[in-house]
Amino acid sequence: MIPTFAVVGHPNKGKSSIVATLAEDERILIGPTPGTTRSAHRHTFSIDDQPQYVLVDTPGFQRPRAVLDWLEERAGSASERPQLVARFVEEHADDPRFHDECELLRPIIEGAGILYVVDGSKPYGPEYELEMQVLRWTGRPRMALINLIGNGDYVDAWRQALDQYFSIVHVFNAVQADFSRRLALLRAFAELDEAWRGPLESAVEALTAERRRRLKRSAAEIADCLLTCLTLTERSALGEGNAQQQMEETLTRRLQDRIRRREQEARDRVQSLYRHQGLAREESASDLLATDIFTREGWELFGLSRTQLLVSGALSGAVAGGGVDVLLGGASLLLGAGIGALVGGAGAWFGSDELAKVKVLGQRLGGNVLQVGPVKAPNFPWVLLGRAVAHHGLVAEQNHARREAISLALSETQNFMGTLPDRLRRELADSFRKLSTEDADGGSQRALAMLIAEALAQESVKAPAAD
Ligand SMILES: Nc1nc2c(ncn2[C@@H]2O[C@H](COP(=O)(O)OP(=O)(O)OP(=O)(O)O)[C@@H](O)[C@H]2O)c(=O)[nH]1
Ligand SMILES: [Mg+2]
Repeated sequence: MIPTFAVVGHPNKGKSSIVATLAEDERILIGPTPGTTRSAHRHTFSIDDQPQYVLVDTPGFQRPRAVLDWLEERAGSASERPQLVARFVEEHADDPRFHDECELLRPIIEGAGILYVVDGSKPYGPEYELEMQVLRWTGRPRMALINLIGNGDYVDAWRQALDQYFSIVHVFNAVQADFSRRLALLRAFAELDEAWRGPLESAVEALTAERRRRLKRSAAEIADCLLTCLTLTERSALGEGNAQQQMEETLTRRLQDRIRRREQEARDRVQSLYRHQGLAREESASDLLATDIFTREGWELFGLSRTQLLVSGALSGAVAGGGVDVLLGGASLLLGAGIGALVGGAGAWFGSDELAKVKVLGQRLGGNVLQVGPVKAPNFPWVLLGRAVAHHGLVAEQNHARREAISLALSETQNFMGTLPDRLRRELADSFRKLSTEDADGGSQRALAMLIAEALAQESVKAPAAD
């Protein structure tokens, strides 16, 4: 039997949010006004088409007093109470006054466990006692979840009340709970009913394995994006009378656009791996996730410093010690990066003798062919990787009940790739070097993917989300 839980409670306390989080479903309707959920919906959480558990989202209690009165008037012995609740639902199936109660009680009568949701940021009140009593009449295993919607803290008072009606009481923040909190909750569910223990322990294992798989697949996706971006070129015939510089600028712009698009594509794919297809990304210019890849801020934040590039072997001493001449050797891919920015000290170091190769290819009929790319700046793969790691970190921790766009706010001094262990940084530098040579093969791409997986798993790169 698949463990099934009815998520019930007062209107507007985060029931649907909890279902969305546990079922990893970003489409479940969540809203600020009471009565968002009008009828019961079953949401099966599956991994590889294997159902793990079912959550039933329900409307909130409307008339617990009237339900309880009805039950008490007919009360016989305690053993008959569950049947009496079933009778209530049967007799009121078409009664609009008890539509919501019937919707929420029906799955429980049919065998679901109870997850009773309250808001621990609001004071406890006696009206909730009526709901708890009705639930106790069903005789089903039950657990209370204290959600925290606002800033108040009445958790202790709530606990005292809930302890009398529920065998297990957990604080669970529907919108902020991370992966480990979800696992802890599933383990607690396993305590509710002996019959669910085995299936839920398997669910915890399946979820953990699935999470590792998502990380690996994300790493492979990012490696593929890097490989593409490191080898992309743009060409065009340089006809008679065509100014080379103008053509160079056009091709540079095209190259930039293709790289930007490829990065967006990789972000979309990573989001689908985490079932976050619909998740928006912050687009305001002040947000770091939204910074254009070809800007100075992005390169400083997501790339490596001159010293880090040197130490990891991504840069030879001669180039690092160079100066204005080597810096200005090629076409600048960076938007608005003037000479001042390029020479202006350690912070503005791009680590490049030529940001992108520009060459005039051999004579053909009709004239020369101008090629821009591939991007050769030593910091370029680091910037791409830093941005991908930051995005992945946000997506992997994003809760499916949280619907705002993901965004990234960091202190200016924080540097993503700089926090990686030296050994990993050196291995990545080696791998980037191999990939940028002509004979890169599938093996070197897989090797890069493994290193990227390691980088994605680093605690140090998990950036705090903007709130
Ligand atoms: N900050 C914060 N907001 C939350 C949390 N849980 C729920 N909310 C918000 O509270 C409101 C109600 O959430 P829902 O999940 O729709 O609540 P519900 O209990 O399903 O509501 P009904 O279907 O109307 O009974 C929404 O605006 C949520 O965004 C939480 O843990 N933190
Ligand atoms: Mg709801």
